[in-house]
Amino acid sequence: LTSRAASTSSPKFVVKCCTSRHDTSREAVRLPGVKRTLVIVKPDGVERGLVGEILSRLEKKQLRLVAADLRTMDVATAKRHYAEHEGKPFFDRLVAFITSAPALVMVFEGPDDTWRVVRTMIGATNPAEAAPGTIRGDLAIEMDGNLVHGSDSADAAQREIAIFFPDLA
Ligand code: IDP
Ligand code: MG
Repeated sequence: LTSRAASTSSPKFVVKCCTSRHDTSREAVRLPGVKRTLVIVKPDGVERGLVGEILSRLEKKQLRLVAADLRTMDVATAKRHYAEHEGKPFFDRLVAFITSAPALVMVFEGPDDTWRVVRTMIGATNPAEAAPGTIRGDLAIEMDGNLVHGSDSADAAQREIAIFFPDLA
């Protein structure tokens, strides 16, 4: 890593890191959603102290952390992020939850379709049905506490990275 900046102004802790040891190709810059994906450790994961565990799983898989920001999301940003779910019965509760406390918003980088690798590692949306070995399957049990978000397509990855890390878009 060539640069790393951290600030600790309570109650917000921010780490932003945008370096690339291996992948400085033009393609990765043009198509960040393909090789990069957005991952959020939701407020329940931060509250339960599972940031290290979740990060560790992704890093051991050899996915690389490109950016990270511990932030309490505002409602407008949460609605933009979850726009596809607007109108669904759980939408208001989802937005209320994701904005209720700090979440760790991250970009991970890997091979093509990194979003797919991350989704496989996260497991099914309902933790009660998520396979053992997945993050949700091992660490969560209820839908309301499913710990983590991962972009569900290359397009979604690009769109979501642009919301939280416009500099990377
Ligand atoms: P995903 O997080 O696995 O991609 P989505 O279908 O995109 O799942 O839903 C986004 C989030 O909304 C879920 O992670 C979960 O927190 C919440 N959610 C989804 N479906 C339901 C539901 O049927 N009841 C309650 N919450 C839900
Ligand atoms: Mg989703």
